[in-house]
Parts: sequence; structure tokens; C-alpha cells
Amino acid sequence: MTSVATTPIAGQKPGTSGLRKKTAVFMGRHYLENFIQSLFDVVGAKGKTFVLGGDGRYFNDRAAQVILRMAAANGAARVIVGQGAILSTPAASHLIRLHKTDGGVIMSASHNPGGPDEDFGVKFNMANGGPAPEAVTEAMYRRSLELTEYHLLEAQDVDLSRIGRSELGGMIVDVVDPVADYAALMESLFDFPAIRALFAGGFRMRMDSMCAVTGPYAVEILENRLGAAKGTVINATPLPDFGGMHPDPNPTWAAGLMDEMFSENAPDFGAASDGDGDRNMVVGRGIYVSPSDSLAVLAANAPLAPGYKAGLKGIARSMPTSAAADRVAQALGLPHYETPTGWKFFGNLLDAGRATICGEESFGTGSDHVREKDGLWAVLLWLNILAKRRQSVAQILAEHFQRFGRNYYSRHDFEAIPSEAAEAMFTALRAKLAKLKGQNFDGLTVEAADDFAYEDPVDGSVSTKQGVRVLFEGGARAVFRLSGTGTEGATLRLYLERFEPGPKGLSEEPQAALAGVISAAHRIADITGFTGRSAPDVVT
Ligand code: VG1
Ligand code: CO
Repeated sequence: MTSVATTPIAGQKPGTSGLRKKTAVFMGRHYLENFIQSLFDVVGAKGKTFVLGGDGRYFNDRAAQVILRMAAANGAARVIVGQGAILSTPAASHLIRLHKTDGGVIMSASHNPGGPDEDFGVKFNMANGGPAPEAVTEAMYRRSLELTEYHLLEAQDVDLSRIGRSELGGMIVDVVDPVADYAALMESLFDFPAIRALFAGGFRMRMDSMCAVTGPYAVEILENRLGAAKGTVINATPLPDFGGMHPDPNPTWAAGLMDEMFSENAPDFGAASDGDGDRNMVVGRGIYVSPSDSLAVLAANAPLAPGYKAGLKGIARSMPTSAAADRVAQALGLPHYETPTGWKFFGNLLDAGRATICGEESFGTGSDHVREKDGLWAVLLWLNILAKRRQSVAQILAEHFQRFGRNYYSRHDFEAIPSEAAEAMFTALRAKLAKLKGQNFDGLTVEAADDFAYEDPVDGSVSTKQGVRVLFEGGARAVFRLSGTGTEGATLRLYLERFEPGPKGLSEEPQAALAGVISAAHRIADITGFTGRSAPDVVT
């Protein structure tokens, strides 16, 4: 065992979901080692058991060997590793819970591109299977600023290609099938016979795994267990650079899937998932399902799946997510919660049994079956609903809007803005907030404006500055936030929403339906003045 002298490296501060940096930064001298040592110093390693895996991106395999050697040197008793150092984020969350481990390390920068010139990341999940809360990630950051040494076992690489048990400096290493336990969990939640019958009846699907981690999971579950046609899953082999794709399942980055779903010979149902498998996009034939609407539909129909037949305990959504899910909760008499962006804020609600289904506008939905959002879970719940209702995605959405009304919704991303420009815009916006009430912008009158703060109802912890909200009379809303997952400059996220109760006006094009809110938001924050941008880079 070796203790290596080191010095603190600035900026090892986890963001919305773990620490993300350019791969070259992570591969730099002591960088990964310093962060992992800070992590073990905070959560403690001695005698503990952890799960380890990642999304297979460039440096995943090397990083896994370093983390194993450091776990051994820090006295961990056992590490459960996905074969080939592969685990999707939801599968890692499940393994942590299944084996009651003390937590897990997930190597991923999620929806960020991978490769030597792209991004790498590390996140830590707690014993409940969920992302470390802010207090823990803050402690890791503080520790990283005072680090003087790290511990590393000098040893050969562990063979992670073969399933089975080995030993590393007294620590047990169990290499497990990354898919089997997760697939069994899915089978326990959903009506596989009904979905099998759906496919047997000629139902066609396209699943785009975007050369990222869900490929092996989707092939096993959709094709092997559910009988979807061979070749249903495309881009099914995880590649270190995701085949040059940007593994973010949205209409821009999954354009190929969108084209197919809007073509003449479109399948009945389409889906895509992100780098680490926790996000999903669902598309019907000729119809895009916005993630906020998907969350609402899943919540309203969940009892059609065996795992949720007893009904839901509550529904939680992140603040920028549309209120469509709240309308479902109100109609069903369920409690609903509004949390800051990032899955870590759902953990306490799920652990306390206050919420069953959670979701974010950023293509993330999940439930209390794990403590992460779960892309394939959402796809399977949709399939279960389609198998039971025997209607098209378009019909299901239309009926949903008729019953609950429609929250027109869109997110506009302005990427790679100089950080100073973004900061200046927010400083000016925050300074204005108190005076906005009653002012009129392009026909919309401001009813309230604030900087979102959240008090966790379970542990009382408070998180401030979670996004600026401007609410207009009549229920429209604009939210301004800066991304906490990027690695270059700043990304401004502008979230736009307007409610239409129906029965008329439920089938407008969202950008047109939101035109007034979009122009009001631009005027309020002077986006163009501060950033030089008048149009977004990505619209979802
Ligand atoms: C984004 C999303 C957020 C999500 C996070 C992690 O964060 O907006 O909803 O939880 O990514 O998703 P930000 O700070 O960039 O807005 V994943 O699939 O990248 O772990
Ligand atoms: Co992800």
C-alpha cells in the first residue's frame, strides 16, 4: 500500500449530478485520485462495501482500476463491479439497494458527449441508492481543498471481463452481470405477458440507445424477454466515444429517431436514452411527447402496471418541470411536491414514502423502485400502458389533455455563453425581482417573481438560488436557470409554460402557443443584451 503526497486541485466541486470535467482534466496528474480520496475521506471506506460501474465512456476502464486500487488501500471490504466496469446509473442504484451496500461510485458524465476531447464524470450514491445530497458533496469539495495525500494499492489490473470473485489486497472484488438483476427488477414491476402479446400482435418499436450504456439492457429486455423484433434496438453497442453521438435523448440530438417516427413507415412507438441510461425520450408515431407530459401520463396510468396497482403515494417534480403532473395529483387526491433540479432532491421523499413517481423536464422519470431516474423503466411503463389501453400514443395524449387540460411547455437552451455574461445577466435579473410584480411585458402581467428556495420536508435542509421564477397572471410562467452539468462556459436554460384548460385550444404547436411568454421572458432578462443571443441552440 502506498500513500502518495499530493496538493489540492481547485474546482473539484460536484454540480447538479456529480463532478464533471473534460476527460483530459480527469486524466491529469492526481486529478481522479484526489477526488476519490476526498470522497472516501468523507464517506469512510474502512470495512465497507461499494458498487462500482460506469457508462463505458473513454477512460471508464482505466478509472475503474484506479478506484478499485484506492478502495482497497482505504480499507474497503468489498466492491461489486459491473462486468467490463459497465453499469447504467439506475442499475447501479438497484445493486446498491439489492446488496445493501454502503453506496456506490458511478463513472459517467451522463448526457455529455464522451471521448478524449469530451467529458468524464464521477458521482457517489449513498446507501439508499440515491445521489449524495448537497451536504455530502459539499463536504467532499471542502476535503479536496485540504488534501495532502491519497492511498493507492500497488497491484496489477483486476480482470473485469469475467464474472466472478477475486481479491485485491485483501478486498473482495465481485464482478457481476450488469443486466441480470436490473432486468429481473423490471420484470417484477411490469406486465411482461401483456407487453409480449402487444409485440406478438405486430406492434413495432424503435429504441435508440445512442451507442451508450442502455444497449445491452434494451436488447435483453425488449428483444430477448419481450419479443420485440430483432434489430428494434439500434446503436446498441456502448462505445467509448458513443460513436461520435451526443448521447442526450432529445429531438435535436436524437434527430434520426425523430425522422423515423415522423416518416410514412413510422413504427408505433419510439424511445431513446442517454449516456448512463437514466434519461428517456418517448415518441409516438408522428407525435413527440414532452417529458413533462410524459411524467403526467405515466403518473395518471401507473396503476395499469402490476408494480403500481395499489396506486401512488404522491408525485414529485422538479421546479422547472411543468405543472401537468400536479394536475394529475390534484385530480387523484395525491400529495405533490416541487423540488430543485437534480435527482438528489427526490431521495428523501422516496425514502419517506411520500412520493412514488418523480420526474424532471429534462427527460428524467422514475419511481421508488430505485433512487435514480430510469430511462428504460419509463419506456417499459409506457409499453405497459400501451399494451393495456391498446390506443396510440397520440390518442392517449389527446385524452389526457381533454381530461386534465394542457400545460404547453418548452425549454430553450443557450449554450457556451461566456460565464461573466451569464453571471451579469442573473445579477441584473435578481436585482429586478422585487419590482417586477404588476409590470406588463408584451401583454403578460407579472403576478409574482422570486428566486426558488427549497426546504426539504423530511430533513429540513434548505437549498437556495435554485432558479428565478416569473409567474404571470393567468398561470403562464418563465424560469431562468444556469446549468450545473456543463464543462465549458455557461448554459442558460429558459423554461416556458402556459396552461390551457380546454376543451378548445389543446392542439396548438407549443412554440406558437408559448410565443407571448417567450418574448416576455426575453424582455425581462434582456437575454440578447447580456449574451448576444436571440435564438436558443437547443429547443425541447
Ligand atoms: C441537467 C438537467 C437536470 C438533471 C441533470 C442530470 O442539469 O437539467 O434536470 O437532473 O442534468 O441529468 P443542469 O444543471 O445541467 O440543468 V443526467 O442524465 O446528465 O445525470
Ligand atoms: Co444521465
